[in-house]
Amino acid sequence: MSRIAGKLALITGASSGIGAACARRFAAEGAHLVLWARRGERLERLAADLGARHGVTVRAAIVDVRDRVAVNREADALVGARAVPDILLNNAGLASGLSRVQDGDPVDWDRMIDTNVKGLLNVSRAFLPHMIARGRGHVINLGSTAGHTVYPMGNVYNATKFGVRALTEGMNLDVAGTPIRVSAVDPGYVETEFSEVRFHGDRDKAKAVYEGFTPLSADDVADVIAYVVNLPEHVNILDVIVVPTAQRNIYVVDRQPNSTKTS
Ligand code: NDP
Ligand code: 8X3
Repeated sequence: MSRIAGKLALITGASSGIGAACARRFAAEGAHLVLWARRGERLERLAADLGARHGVTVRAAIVDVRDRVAVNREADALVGARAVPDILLNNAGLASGLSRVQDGDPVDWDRMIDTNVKGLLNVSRAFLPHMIARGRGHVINLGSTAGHTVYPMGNVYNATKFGVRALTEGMNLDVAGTPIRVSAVDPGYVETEFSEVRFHGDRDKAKAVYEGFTPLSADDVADVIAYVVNLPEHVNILDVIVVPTAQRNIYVVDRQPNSTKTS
């Protein structure tokens, strides 16, 4: 029996990848959903499908987490409708570019810092006071192995995910004295639209990232997140690092030429 059945989960970045996989997984377990992202059509399609398939309530809204005014407006509407999330999955995020700092594009830096760090803060700031007032809530932040070890040309993306790790630890201290839980889930290579976004739409470059080994799927990560949110309220996973078996650490990946991917 799922502990999240009947609960309300808000997922940022639900239009793709890990966020969409979590929406599917949570709905299948009977959770009601609020789905946020910038691509509204995708959200609407997912919301309609999950509502019809699982009989849960799904609210979808176009929200750019960088836009603090929009975040607060949507959050106020939910709070006003007595729809304070039980689960907040701070998943919206991206890498933009892969280059040395001396060659880097400040536009890429702004996108990453504004989304991965400030966006996560905007959303958390909007809901945490209401979770605390109600005495119930679980925040899960999507970190990364990139928040544990820096890799060549990862610089700013690494900094944002180190930042997410610090914020997870900091938030967990800040909610001391309340029953609120704060967790981090830190994946390694997951084949989603992530690399296509990083390489500004270059699909061949993106595909090459996952060649020669079986990367995680978004559903694999959703499994881990489902485990984290399904634990009893007195149990909290502070941080979990999940990698493909072939990824021995951030640098060492067993790539087999011409390998056939499993699963
Ligand atoms: P995807 O690119 O498939 O999904 C990213 C999601 O974030 C999309 O739904 C996108 O929606 C949303 N998003 C991006 N910017 C914004 C914004 N400003 N406001 C609202 N939503 C936004 O990648 P993943 O699913 O892989 O990434 C999800 C999270 O997992 C990210 O935080 C990423 O850093 C992290 N991660 C990914 C790994 C990987 O290898 N794939 C490994 C470790 C961590 P839209 O464009 O419609 O707004
Ligand atoms: C995504 C994992 O190693 O591609 O956070 O940066 S990596």
